[in-house]
Parts: sequence; C-alpha cells; structure tokens
Amino acid sequence: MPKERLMAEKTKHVDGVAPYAGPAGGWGALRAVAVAVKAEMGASSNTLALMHLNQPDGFDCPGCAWPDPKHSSSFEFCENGAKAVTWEATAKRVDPEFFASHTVSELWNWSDHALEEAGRLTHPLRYDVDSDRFVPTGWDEAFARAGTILQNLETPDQAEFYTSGRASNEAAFLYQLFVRSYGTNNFPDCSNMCHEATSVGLPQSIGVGKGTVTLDDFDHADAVFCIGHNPGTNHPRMLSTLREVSRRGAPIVAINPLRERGLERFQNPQSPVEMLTNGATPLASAYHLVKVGGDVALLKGVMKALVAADRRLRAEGGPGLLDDAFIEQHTVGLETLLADLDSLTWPELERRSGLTRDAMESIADLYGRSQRVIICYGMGITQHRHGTETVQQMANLLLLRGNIGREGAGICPLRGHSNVQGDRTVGITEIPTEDFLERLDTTFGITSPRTHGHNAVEAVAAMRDGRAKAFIALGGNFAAAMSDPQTTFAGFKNLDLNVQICTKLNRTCLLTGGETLILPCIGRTEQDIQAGGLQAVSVEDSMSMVHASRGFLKPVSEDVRSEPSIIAGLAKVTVPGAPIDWDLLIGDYDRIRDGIEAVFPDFADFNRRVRVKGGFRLRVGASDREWDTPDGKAHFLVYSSLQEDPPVSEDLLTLTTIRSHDQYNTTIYGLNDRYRGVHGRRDVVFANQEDLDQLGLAHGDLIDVVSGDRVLARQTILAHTIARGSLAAYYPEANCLLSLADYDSRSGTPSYKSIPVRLRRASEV
Ligand SMILES: Nc1nc2c(c(=O)[nH]1)N[C@H]1C(S)=C(S)[C@@H](COP(=O)(O)OP(=O)(O)OC[C@H]3O[C@@H](n4cnc5c(=O)[nH]c(N)nc54)[C@H](O)[C@@H]3O)O[C@H]1N2
Ligand SMILES: Nc1nc2c(c(=O)[nH]1)N[C@H]1C(S)=C(S)[C@@H](COP(=O)(O)OP(=O)(O)OC[C@H]3O[C@@H](n4cnc5c(=O)[nH]c(N)nc54)[C@H](O)[C@@H]3O)O[C@H]1N2
Ligand SMILES: [Mo]
Repeated sequence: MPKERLMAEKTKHVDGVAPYAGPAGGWGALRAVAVAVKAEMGASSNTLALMHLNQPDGFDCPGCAWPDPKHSSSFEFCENGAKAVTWEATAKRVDPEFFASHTVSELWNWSDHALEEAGRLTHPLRYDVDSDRFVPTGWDEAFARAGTILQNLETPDQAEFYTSGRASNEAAFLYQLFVRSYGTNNFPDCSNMCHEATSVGLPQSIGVGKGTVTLDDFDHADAVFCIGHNPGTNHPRMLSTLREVSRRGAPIVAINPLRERGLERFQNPQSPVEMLTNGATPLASAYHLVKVGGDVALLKGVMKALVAADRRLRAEGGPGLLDDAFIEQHTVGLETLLADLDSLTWPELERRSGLTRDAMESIADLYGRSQRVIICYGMGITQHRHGTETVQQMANLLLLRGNIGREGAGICPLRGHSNVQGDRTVGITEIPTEDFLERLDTTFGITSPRTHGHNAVEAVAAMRDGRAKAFIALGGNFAAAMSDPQTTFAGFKNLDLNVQICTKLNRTCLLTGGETLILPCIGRTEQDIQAGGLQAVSVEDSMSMVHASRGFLKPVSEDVRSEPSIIAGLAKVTVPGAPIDWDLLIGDYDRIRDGIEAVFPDFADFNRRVRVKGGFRLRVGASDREWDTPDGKAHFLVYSSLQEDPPVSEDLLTLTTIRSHDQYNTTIYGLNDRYRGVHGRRDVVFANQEDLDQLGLAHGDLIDVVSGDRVLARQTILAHTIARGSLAAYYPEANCLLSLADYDSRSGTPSYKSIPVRLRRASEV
C-alpha cells in the first residue's frame, strides 16, 4: 500500500477509537478504580471492602485465581480486582419494586451490561406467567416448588446441575453431595468452557491436571513464556510477578496473535518511582504474533528446531540440548515425538503458525540456552478444536529439557474463575473416579450414581432434544457463556424448571421455561452467619494453594442466603430420605470441611491448616517428579498431523473471541477496552491491515461477520496489530457465530477461539 494511504487510514477517525499510548497499570488503572468506586458505591462505607481484599483475615478476590505472595500482609491491589469487588459491593439494588415495574419481555431487550448494572438481587423470586414478571416468594415455597419438580422427573438424569467457578470449596462440595445423593453426575461447569483441555490433557502427559509451579519458581526461572493469555486484563496481579522477572533480566517471550499492552510494559501503581517519573518496566523481550489457532505448528516448529540444534551439537561431539538423564528416567514416547517432528516441513509449519522459520528457531535458541523455563498459558491455547493436544505439545516442549518438577521450571495454566480449580478438586466433575465415589459413599452413607454425566455441551444437547427437563445453576450465566446461544436459549424454553442461584440478574435468569426461580445469594465480600456464628469458606488458587476467605460487609438484604444454606434448603426437600443432616453441616462449615477431609486424603487436618496464615498447598505429584500416570512415567504425546485447525481456505479468516478490559466473562462492567484503544462501544472486530487491503475494506468500515448461516451483523472493522488471517471480536456477543457442534472432541471445550468466518460489507439499512 502507498505510504500516504497507510497514514490516511491510520489517522482516519472512527468513533470511540483512539490508540492508547500508556503502559498497563499506572495512572490509567488508578483513575479507572476511582471511577468504578464512585459509580458503584457512591460515598458508602463499602469502599472499606477494598481494604480487606486478599488480606490474611479478609476475603479472596473474586477476580482471578492468581496467588498472592504468601497470602501475607502485602497489600496486593489491582484495577480489575477492584472492579470485581465494587461490582459486588455496589449500593444499587434489584428489589421487588424493580420487578414490579419491568416485565421479563422488556428486560430481555436490555443489554448484558444494563441487566447486571441494575444492582444486587435482594429477594427470592419466581416467574409469574400471567403478569410476565418475577414476583417475590418465600424461601420455603421456592425450595418446595423446585424440590417437587425434581422429585417428579422420570430420572434424576433429566436434571443438569451447573457450577460456575466462584463457588467456594464448601459450597461446591455440599452441592455435589446433594446432587449425587439425588442421583446424577450431570455436572456441566464453567471449567468445561475454560481449562478442560488442561484437566484432560495434562494428566495424560504428567499425571496431574494442574499447574506444577509456585510463585517462588518465578524468582528462579531463566525465561518465562506467556502463550495465549492477557494478564494485563485478566490476571493483573501477575504483572507484579512478570515485572520482577523482567527486572532480574530474565527474558519473557509472548506468543499471542494480538499485541497486548499488558504483555509489553507495566507501570506498577505501588512503585512511587515509576508513578512519579511516569516510567514503566518492559515485560516481553520477544513478541511473536502467532496466527490464531497456529500454536500447535509453532510449538512443533520450536521443538523441531531444538532437536536439530541438539543433533548438531552432538555431531560436533559436545553435549546435546535434550535432558537425556531426565528423559531416560522419567519419560516414555520420545521416539514417536521425534519421528513426528522429522516428518514436518518448514513451509507447512510457517504457513500454519504464521511465523517464519527464523522466528521459531529464535524461540528454540532462547529455550535451549535457558536452564529453567516456565510456560504460562490461558484461553488462547485451550479454546480450540485441538486444545487438548496443544496443551500436550507444551508439556512435550518442557519435558524435552527436564523443565518439570524442579525449581524455576514448570507449566502454569492460568485458571479463570477464582475457585474453578478448587471446585474440580472437591468433586464437581461429570466423570468422577470410582475411588472418589466409594469414599463419598462410605463417608455419607449414600449410593452415588456410577453412570457418567453431561458436560456443558452435552447438557445443552440434552436440553435441545428434550432429554433434560431441569437446570439448576450454582452461579454463572450459562446461557450467555455457552456457544450457540440460538440452540441454548431454545433449550431453556424446553425446561420444566430453571433455578438460578446468583447475585445479579443476567440473561440466563430470563430464560423462563416452566417454573423459573431466582435464588439470590451473598457474595465473597459479605458476612456469612449461620447457627454456629460467622463462617469462613476456602478456595484454591492456580498454584494449588488452599486458603480461607471471610467476608465482612453486611449482606445486601435480610432475604439473601449463603450458597451452602441454599443448597441445604434444596437438598432437604429434594432428597428427604438421604442420611445426611444438612442443617448440621451448614451450621458450622468446619463440619463440611471435615467431610471434605474424609473424602479427599490430601485435605488431612483441613480445619487446622486452613486457619494458618497463607493456607496450605495441595500435593501436585509432577512438582516432585512423581508421575501419577498408569505406568508412573511422564509421556511425550504426539498429535500426529497438523489437522485443519481451523479449516484453511482462501477466503476464510479465523476469528478468536476475547475479553475487553471492562468485563468479567459475561459481566460487562463498562464499554471501554482501554489498552486496545476502544471507548464506549463493543461492536468492533480487530483485523490485520493487509487482510483488509486484500478484501478491499478500510479501517472503520461497517461489516457483517459470517460463519455458515450464522451472522454477527453491523460491526465496525478496525485495523489492529494482529496476525495475518486472524480476526478478534468480543465474547459473549460473538458466541452466536459458533455452533454447538464445534468443540474439542477430547475435552468438550467449545472452540471459541477458532471460528472460521468470512467478512462482507454490511448492507445499508
Ligand atoms: N478482569 C477479568 N479477569 C478475568 C476474567 C475476565 O473476564 N475479566 N475471566 C476469568 C476467566 S474465567 C478466565 S478463563 C481467564 C481468561 O484469561 P485469558 O486466558 O487471558 O482470556 P482471553 O481474553 O479469553 O484471551 C486470552 C488471550 O489469548 C489470545 N489468543 C486468542 N486466540 C489465540 C490463539 O489462537 N493463540 C494464542 N497463542 N493466543 C490467542 C488473545 O489475544 C488474548 O490475549 O481470566 C479470568 N480473569
Ligand atoms: N466466546 C467465548 N465464550 C466464552 C469464553 C470465551 O473466551 N469466548 N470463555 C469461557 C469461560 S473461560 C468461562 S469460565 C465461561 C464463564 O461462564 P460463567 O461462569 O457461567 O459466567 P460468568 O459471566 O462468570 O457469570 C456471571 C454471573 O455470576 C453470578 N455471580 C457472581 N458472583 C456470584 C457469587 O458469588 N455466587 C453466585 N452464586 N453467583 C455469582 C452473577 O449473577 C453473574 O451474572 O464463559 C465461557 N464462554
Ligand atoms: Mo474461565
């Protein structure tokens, strides 16, 4: 393109779009916190809540699952953590008067942002068909209505019990106990849409579906790889860790189709020098714009280059780069991996990854020179049709140099919801092991069902086909978070019962089929008072640290209850014959923790250890080179061909879906995406300028995104720093482009981040 045109395009005015020149964090973050506090809390004393965030005696931040340094007295504070807290501790209320003045049909047309922004739910509600409104109901009546329908289903397998990852260990454990004593393993959960590729892929590779590193390892790593995650927005406290890594001079390699500010440079709001001099610490020392879905090719290219260098060094008589002793003692499968790498050609790897051979060799060179390497990754890796295999290729790369199970090295999946890892640990899974069920049955005197249950995709299919009749949600906004809203929304309309245990109104609450109940609960910030007094709950972070969380604000109203007490209420009426004293369990959560300890030996001495400052770490075998695989070895796993991921065709681009800086999953705090330079709007699609040129489109044009017969209409296309052939749009708006049938066959994760699409000019209306 002629230079003048390029300049003209770059400077062309598009409403609400202006590049952001600042670093991540810094003054921009402080301003954003002030705005969030003012908008949600006004002058209320709830602002004090922020002072209790992630303090030893305070509550766990509902924002993300990144650990705190020893969970000690350091005042860890981040912009998006503050937004999560102010959003929950808001002074706004959605009370019975609110529902008296808005019908459900009217609310359906509100945006996701407006629905949650209206405030906290204050009373249990049931849907009244005649007036098309939610009306207040009593707790006992609500439980009885739900219990009767559940009891009258032909089989408990007609009910789906969803969990979102904010639920505490205690709530999640009690929930699965209720559901299994009722008689089903139908546990679709948000993990099915998130890190399932990790939960399925890593156990096959290294014997455990969790990360192997601790925060201390970051102090010893010689290099850190950040693949497919955006810490500046989604794990902001991680920026302090990356900042330390960078200041020690250890390289950080970013692999991401978009150039994300939070991986480039960070101004630490807690560093007076950086703040006063307006300085910043550079983060990534190398940034590779991989094509969306090109990570398998990239990882294979890096391994191919590493192996080639290893062979060269050995041919020259020196030691190689592969860790022979480790491989010999701890692994199987190297030969198959090498054969696979040898069969691949560079042009193919270049075409698939969007990177040059030189780039892949440079990554391999750095990797080979570093003694200790950590690979961090997020949704950019897992939410693809071959997410599980991609996770396993990262494990392969680490195993080649013995980078698992020693100081300063390992794999670090960045978990999503603040307790999504803990929920899985305490039994939220549709595919329970026999060992676990036996212990659960022995401890509580029940007979758990043995048939495996539904994951998220299977739950929607069952609702679509009329095989599921009831949906109970412990948190979350399932219908908006899932792929294929067309099918999911219709599936809800087939139900006899929709129960939403939640803090705020959202789209899933409005999918009124038969009986629809909203059961409002307290959040992390609030006091949970039961018969035995003030209760604390526990959560597990991304690094397997379990610690206590105790809210201190007064609950939002006298008519909201804690999650465990709502679960107990449902259980008492649904399974009255179960040999479990639900009231006793919720009277003092120590008793629930005793139950957890009895079922999971890793929680030995739970009640004492959870009271120790900073909590305790659960065993992760691979961290000590104990491989909990059937043969006791770590496995190099081969993903034999570079399958079409996604299909490559001349006129198809690959769309990934991302979070803006102002959202928490389906919760839209605001309409800005500061670091990407977008303000007051979300109807945009990011594209590469050269792709736009080729398509005859310009920055700011109005387009439709088309995938088969699915259309995301009237979006503004923006030229952005993004890999060729790749597009990005915001979730959940873009979910309408993804069919329920598009998911990773191994883990069931919807392929939210590799949607094949075409662009067309939007028709004038
Ligand atoms: N403030 C805030 N915090 C959050 C959340 C939130 O919504 N808001 N959500 C929480 C949850 S549940 C989760 S799971 C995490 C999510 O945290 P992340 O994993 O960081 O989430 P995403 O925004 O989905 O995308 C991650 C990055 O992947 C990149 N990417 C997209 N496609 C590809 C690809 O094909 N390859 C590679 N290498 N990269 C790709 C995107 O450009 C983006 O930078 O954050 C948690 N924390
Ligand atoms: N296209 C696309 N789709 C995606 C993704 C993507 O990257 N792209 N990411 C996926 C991922 S990683 C995830 S984890 C899912 C998220 O899926 P979910 O976990 O189902 O969704 P959230 O948006 O986190 O849920 C928000 C709702 O949770 C409720 N809530 C908040 N706090 C509490 C609480 O303390 N207790 C209870 N009971 N309820 C509470 C509020 O009512 C709020 O409306 O979305 C997935 N969907
Ligand atoms: Mo997630």
